[in-house]
Amino acid sequence: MDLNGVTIHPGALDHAAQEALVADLRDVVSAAPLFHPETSRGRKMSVRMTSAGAVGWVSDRRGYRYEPAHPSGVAWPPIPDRLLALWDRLADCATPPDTCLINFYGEGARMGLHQDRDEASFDFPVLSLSLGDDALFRVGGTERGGRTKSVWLSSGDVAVIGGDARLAYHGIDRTRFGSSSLLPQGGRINVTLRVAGVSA
Ligand code: MD3
Ligand code: FE
Repeated sequence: MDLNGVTIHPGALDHAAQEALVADLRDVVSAAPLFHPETSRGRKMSVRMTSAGAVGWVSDRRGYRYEPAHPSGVAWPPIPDRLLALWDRLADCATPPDTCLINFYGEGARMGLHQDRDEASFDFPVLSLSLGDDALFRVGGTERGGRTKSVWLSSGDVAVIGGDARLAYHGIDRTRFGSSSLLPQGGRINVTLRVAGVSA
């Protein structure tokens, strides 16, 4: 299924595979706890985040960038093998990802339209995995203010973003909190795998 150049693989992961990945992510989050990133304007994002891999994405008053350590100073944990295997299966890219961003959406969390441009090259795809509650995903073109299309993403869906879509504006308008029972307390996890290509 294609949405403005974003390829969506509905139900790419069965329930058992989703459960196994949630267990892997619990280990990542125990080593590198979720935090509310602050924008350069000093506003807290509603989504909580953490990362795995050689580098991880951070945002604070100094701006957006990849860093070799969690804000606490600990190194980011390694990317779980099951996620590396998912990249091999669906990303159609021989270069392995060096960063894995984990976004957690509690009740009312959203993510405004933005472009992902902190990576060294836009020639590599981004792989996104949705777990837990349904989310209304919106994607447009490479110019702000262009036409957009929306689709609901559900638990186990994978999106692969490459080619012209790599610099498309995109965001999450809302989630249906409590729509999935994958996470006992509700909420949504989005995992993105990328080749940041910036030195650790
Ligand atoms: C389209 N995450 O982490 S995933 C992000 O569901 C991000 O948490 C959203 O946007 C989420 O940066 C959307 C789907 C996605 C990810 C990266 C993209 C779509 C994309 C990069 C370029 C274009
Ligand atoms: Fe993004």
